[in-house]
Amino acid sequence: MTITNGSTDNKPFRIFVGYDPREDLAYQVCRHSITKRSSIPVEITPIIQSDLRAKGLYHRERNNLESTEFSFTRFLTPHLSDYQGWAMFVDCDFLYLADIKELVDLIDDKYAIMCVQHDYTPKEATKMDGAVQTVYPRKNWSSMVLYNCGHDKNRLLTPEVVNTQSGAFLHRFQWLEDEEIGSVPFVWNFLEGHNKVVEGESSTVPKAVHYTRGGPWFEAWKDCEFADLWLSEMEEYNKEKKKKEGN
Ligand SMILES: [Mn+2]
Repeated sequence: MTITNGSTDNKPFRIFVGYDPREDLAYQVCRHSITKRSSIPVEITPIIQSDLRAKGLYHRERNNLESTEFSFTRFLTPHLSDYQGWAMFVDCDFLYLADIKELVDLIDDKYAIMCVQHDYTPKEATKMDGAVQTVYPRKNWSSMVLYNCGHDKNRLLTPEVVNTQSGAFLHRFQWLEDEEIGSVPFVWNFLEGHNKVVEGESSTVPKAVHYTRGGPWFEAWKDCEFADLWLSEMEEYNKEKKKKEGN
C-alpha cells in the first residue's frame, strides 16, 4: 500500500492535539515529546474549542459528561485536513517515547481510520479533576486515531455531523463498518493504570503513555505510573523554553 501523506513525500505529517486550558502543560509536554523524537517533519496543531467556535465550526452546547474540551471537536480532524491525506488526532494526556515515524509506517490506505482497539472497562468512576467518567463500548479508541482524511467514508464527518451526532455515534465510529477500522499495537496508546509491561517482552514497552486517569500535571496523580518520565520531559521542556526566551 502506498501512503498518501506519510513519510514518503515532503509534506509534514499532520498531528492535531486535543487542547484543554486546564491542561496546557500536558499539551506542551506532549508536543515536545513528539517533536523531539520525530525523524520525519511533523505539523502539530492544537484543537482549541474557543477558536473553532469563533470560526463557526463548532457550536455544541457544553455537557457535563464531557471530561475535556475536545470530547467532540476531535472529530473535526478530517475536515481540518480538507479531507486529504492522513492525519493523527491525539489527546493532550499522552507522552511519546518513540519516533512517530514508526507509527506512520503502519499506515495502510485500505482503512478509513486506524487506532488501538482496547477492550477496556475503567475501574474509576471519576477521572482528572472530578469530571464524571462514562463507560461505553470502544472506550478510549478515539483518544488516538490515524484518520485517512481522503477516504470517501470520512466525508460523512462534516462539521454538521460533529455538531449534532451523539457521543456514542462519534466515539464508536458508527459512520464506519468494522472492517474499515484498522488496528495499531496497544503500545501506541498504553493506558496508564491498565496496560502492563511484561518483563522480557519488548512488544509491551509503551511507545506512547496515555495518562487517561489524569497525569502528573494534576496534584492527585503526581505519583502515578510513568510519572517520572513525564516529569523529566516537563523539566526538559521548561529548560528549552527558558533558553529560547533568553535568546
Ligand atoms: Mn486522554
